[in-house]
Amino acid sequence: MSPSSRPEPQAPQRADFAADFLWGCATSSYQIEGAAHADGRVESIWDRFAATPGRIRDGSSGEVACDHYHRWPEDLDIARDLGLNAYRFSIAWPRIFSSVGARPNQKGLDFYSRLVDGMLERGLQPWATLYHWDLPQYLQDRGGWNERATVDAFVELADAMTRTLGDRVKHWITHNEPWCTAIIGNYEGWHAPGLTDLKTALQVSHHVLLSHGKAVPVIRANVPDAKVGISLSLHPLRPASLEPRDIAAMERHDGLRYRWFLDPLYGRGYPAQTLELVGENAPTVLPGDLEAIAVPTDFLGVNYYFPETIADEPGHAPLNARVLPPSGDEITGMGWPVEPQGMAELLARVENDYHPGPMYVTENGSCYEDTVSADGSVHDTERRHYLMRHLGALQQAVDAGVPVKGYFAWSLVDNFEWSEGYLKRFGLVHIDYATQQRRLKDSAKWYQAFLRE
Ligand code: IFM
Repeated sequence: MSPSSRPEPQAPQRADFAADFLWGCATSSYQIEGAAHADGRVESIWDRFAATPGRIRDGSSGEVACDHYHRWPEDLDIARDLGLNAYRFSIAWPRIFSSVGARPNQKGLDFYSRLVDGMLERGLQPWATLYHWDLPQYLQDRGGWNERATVDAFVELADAMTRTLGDRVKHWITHNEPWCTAIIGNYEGWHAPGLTDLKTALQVSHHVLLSHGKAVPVIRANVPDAKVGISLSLHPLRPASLEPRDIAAMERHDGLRYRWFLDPLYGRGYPAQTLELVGENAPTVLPGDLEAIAVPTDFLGVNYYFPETIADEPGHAPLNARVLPPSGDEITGMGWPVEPQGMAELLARVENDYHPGPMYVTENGSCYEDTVSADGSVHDTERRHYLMRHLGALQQAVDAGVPVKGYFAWSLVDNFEWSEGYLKRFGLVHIDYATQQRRLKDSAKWYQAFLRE
């Protein structure tokens, strides 16, 4: 069925949610800022990775991206005009520290200070993410997140940023999607730094979680009224069949994909079955680490895109379990299945398993090929429907008693989609990369109408 012949989905109204529900869009520094050499910014692992032939599908990089570093007033105007009341952004670490032991770069601090002032002037509550994957290359040269010293370096970043912005930014996310930092970057290898070693990846995951745990008290010391959390990318899981072997494979996958991160964050340590399965690849955990990771937080960020179907596959590393390609007829431009119900299911599961307190959907969105019509409009019907249907699922979760307090659409603007370069568009706002012209897609106009109700 073509998108235009699909029936219009039923969508909730804004009034169906609490008056103080947060409605935002999310972005990240490397994906939108560009200005890779401006004002003392140093190389990140993504600059290095993108410069390596064959790593990015269209050979591009984040060097210019959406030029948000210079065009942020226009982007924040758009966010305000959409009617958002919150905006999630991330800090580019290489703008803040240029080497180990360096003092924070004032120009980098000033940029984020201006950006935050710009949000507040426009009625946008700032939500700052400290790490969305752009590690300084000089830290990677010393072993990156595989080294415990990177934990201390991250705490310094958290300290510098909260001292600078803490009078105005009250919502802090330590890390975005530690799974991607650890496993995609260091085991699957299709994200920076491009390593393919399980032991490294698991040690990285531990150091990332530890850095979260050690940063939280520092953030609280600098910003006594801070709300601090972490954002995880999570999927509801389905077994490929009801055969016991597929169900067992799903359990194994779940151990690494879901419980490996949530269990230690909520005081249960790493799951015993997963530790056993990864054997000597298990991370080195020092006394006190698990206590540090389990520091109480104020909220959990959940990034939801799609469910995963898992089959038993002997020999498929690391756990003899494989994520199957989607089979339905609704698949996004990333090859991801569309299943709004999965979001309600996932949120309910997390609530049931961990009672993490307030939850925020800190990312949810879809990639489709967009075309700009002669009149300049972008009729992204599939993305608009995706948004409408996921807000329907969000309402169901809230009505079922899951304490979800806000929703951030991914993403405000089209941007650099990591190893896919600029080939994949997730924005509610279209970017013409040749001219940097911004155009509201139909999905953005729908979100605007929803928010203005
Ligand atoms: O673009 C990414 C984002 O950086 C992290 N979460 C998933 C998005 C879409 O792939």
